[in-house]
Amino acid sequence: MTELEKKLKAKIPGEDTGIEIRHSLCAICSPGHHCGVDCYVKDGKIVRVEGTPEHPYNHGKLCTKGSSLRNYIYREDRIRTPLRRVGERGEGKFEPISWDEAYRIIAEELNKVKERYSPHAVTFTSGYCKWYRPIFHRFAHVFGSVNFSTDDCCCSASKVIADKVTAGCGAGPDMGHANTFLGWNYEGYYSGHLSVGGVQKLKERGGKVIIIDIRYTPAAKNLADIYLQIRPGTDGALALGMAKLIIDNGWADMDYVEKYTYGFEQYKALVDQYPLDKVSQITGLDPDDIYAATKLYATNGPACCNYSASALVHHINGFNSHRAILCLSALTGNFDRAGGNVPNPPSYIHKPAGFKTKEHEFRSERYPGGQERIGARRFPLWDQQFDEFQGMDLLRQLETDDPYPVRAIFGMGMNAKMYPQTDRLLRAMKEKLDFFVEVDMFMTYTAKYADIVLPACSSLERSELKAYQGGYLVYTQPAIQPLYESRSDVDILCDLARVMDLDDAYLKAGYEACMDHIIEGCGLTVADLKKNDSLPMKVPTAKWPAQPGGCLKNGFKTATGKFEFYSTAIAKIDPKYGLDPLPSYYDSLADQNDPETKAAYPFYLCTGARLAHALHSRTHETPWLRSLCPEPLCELNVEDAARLGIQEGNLVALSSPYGEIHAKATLTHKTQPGVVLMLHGYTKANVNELIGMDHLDPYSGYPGFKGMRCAVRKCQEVQ
Ligand SMILES: Nc1nc2c(c(=O)[nH]1)N[C@H]1C(S)=C(S)[C@@H](COP(=O)(O)OP(=O)(O)OC[C@H]3O[C@@H](n4cnc5c(=O)[nH]c(N)nc54)[C@H](O)[C@@H]3O)O[C@H]1N2
Ligand SMILES: Nc1nc2c(c(=O)[nH]1)N[C@H]1C(S)=C(S)[C@@H](COP(=O)(O)OP(=O)(O)OC[C@H]3O[C@@H](n4cnc5c(=O)[nH]c(N)nc54)[C@H](O)[C@@H]3O)O[C@H]1N2
Ligand SMILES: [Mo]
Repeated sequence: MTELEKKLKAKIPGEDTGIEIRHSLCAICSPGHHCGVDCYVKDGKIVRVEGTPEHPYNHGKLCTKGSSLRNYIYREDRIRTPLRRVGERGEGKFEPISWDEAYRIIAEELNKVKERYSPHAVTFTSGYCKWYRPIFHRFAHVFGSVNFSTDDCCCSASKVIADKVTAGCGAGPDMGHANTFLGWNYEGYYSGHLSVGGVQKLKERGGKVIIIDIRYTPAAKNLADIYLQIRPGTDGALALGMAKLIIDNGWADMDYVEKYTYGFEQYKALVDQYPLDKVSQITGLDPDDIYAATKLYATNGPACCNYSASALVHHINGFNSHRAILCLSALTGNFDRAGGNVPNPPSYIHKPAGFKTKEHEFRSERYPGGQERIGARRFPLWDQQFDEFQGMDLLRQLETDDPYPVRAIFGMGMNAKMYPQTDRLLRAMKEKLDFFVEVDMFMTYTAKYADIVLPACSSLERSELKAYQGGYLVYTQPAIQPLYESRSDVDILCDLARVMDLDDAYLKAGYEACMDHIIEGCGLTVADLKKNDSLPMKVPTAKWPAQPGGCLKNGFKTATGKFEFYSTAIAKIDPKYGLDPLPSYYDSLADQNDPETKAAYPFYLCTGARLAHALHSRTHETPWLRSLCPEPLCELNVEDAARLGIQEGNLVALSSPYGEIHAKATLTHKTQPGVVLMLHGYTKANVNELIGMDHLDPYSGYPGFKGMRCAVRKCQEVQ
């Protein structure tokens, strides 16, 4: 009896149930959180999904979203066949066509744009999905375009760049050896529930936890010894004020500072401008609380810090806020030390796993050059530090043709609702594009604007290579056949490479061959991985856990070889952009502070703070998940609601200078007066209609999703 048969017997005793268990993974959320699942399959259909107990990542656990995986893949709005548009763009009228016909049209249309304009007039744009990216990225470049972009233009790459220009690399919290955890906008219960166990263990050992968040979250309630409810977007000022306290009270590790850092004197001059009373005024925090948190962090070491993937950098001052917080780690001697923050570079697609792959070379070795990327002129630091175009500049370039026209988009899981001023983007796409092809699992609001729509299959229907912390790799086998006529994204790209006769032997050879090339030298091949029933295998060359001390011994990967309080990479950017090499603080509403705007839009709008039942736009139409919160909700503080005569469940209008949306009000004590929270990704009540397309961080180009002015008013009960 095989292991899987034994497992089935233990679960479902009896003969001939017709059921088989097959391992796969849930790909609803981030690549770092793809949990192993046991799929119970009967007559080619998934009848039950459970967490895989022997999976080294989730050990059998599944979250709310994973528990709805079956409901997600069998959604009614799955795209069933390749489609050609027959109505107006946006109307949603299509006719089914064959795969061969679809490939022929795509090849023809993309080549037409290439000939008429240039290869760079075709952009390759991915949404949140990460797994096909090395193939898609290479495809774009082999086609000849410099323009490849993903959700990295507004997710966590700003943080990655801030890490790079400060410390040469990022570093994760070494929770296992820390005495104090500084959970700076840490909300693991919602955004990554398997991380909470590490914090709980630290507490069981007697460790201390500080949580800094604008809302009173489960993390604040369950984990915090000190909770600071900060005014949104003021984190940079708090970090500078904490640095001043640390230096003034002699809590800094001056030995570390002297040996391993650069620019301390300039940094000290900056933080001297942030005395406690001023910081208290900016952040709305009690000076005693700031003092207590700073003392705990600086004197109860080793101390590690959470660097949120996105919450901070979703403010237009967020790049610098992140740098200011990171600097605390060097100031207290906690960077690259056990129990502090330890560098741990990604092995494959964002995931640190302790071994090397050729992913980066695979993505970028065919970069064609010959044209500047979209956004390069506006966001030079981004362009210099990241290997994708800044997608937040796509709308401007579409509208203006400056510096050159964009006339085709090849989208994979591209969701216009990810971008500020969604409808303006769709309008520009409708008017300016000669051709738009979109690959998605579902018929989305965005896909309705495409000329050709292709059906992608889900993680349960495909093979996929993935790395896991702990030094693991997995190559999954499909648990069921692709539904309807859907195909795997990577097969679509490799098929097209053949149909278009692109000059690349790897893409033409197919996904498996590409993956074998990428992992070559790690000690395992795809053939080895395929023998393991879709379960992760330990990679022989993996060094796990990451050991601290590499930067301290060999030098930081910055121009000075030191941790740079004063960033030499930023100092090199043309001064006309006004980027400060020091992590200076400025207002997160700096572009909206004229008296009229202030008066008309008095609330601070924070959009997209994560909730457990939802992931961006992709889960809102999944019936089981939507049933947990059927209406788009706007969270208002009870005092504000009382002032505006708004009660629980009333319909309210949220507006900004860019648009207006309607949502049901829910009243809360968990946020401060003056702050409004709203989840993103809804088609009706799409909060990104309120965020201005130019409300961007000048360092990274990131939108101020979590810091925008808005107005709230009660409206009639009819929508
Ligand atoms: N206002 C506001 N906006 C935000 C944010 C916020 O906090 N506030 N967060 C930002 C962040 S951090 C991120 S990461 C982005 C995420 O932004 P999005 O890219 O919008 O994320 P999703 O809606 O999850 O996924 C995009 C599409 O991928 C499709 N898809 C799912 N699986 C597959 C697959 O296997 N293949 C293909 N081809 N398609 C698939 C889904 O159906 C969906 O249409 O949103 C950003 N936008
Ligand atoms: N359930 C679920 N999980 C997800 C996702 C999802 O959509 N749903 N998305 C995934 C993705 S793409 C990403 S990028 C990560 C993001 O994950 P995180 O980085 O954890 O981001 P958030 O949960 O948006 O924000 C974390 C906390 O920051 C707080 N916050 C907001 N503004 C401020 C501020 O100005 N200052 C401070 N101090 N706190 C603030 C929020 O209230 C929230 O509790 O989550 C991933 N995990
Ligand atoms: Mo993200």
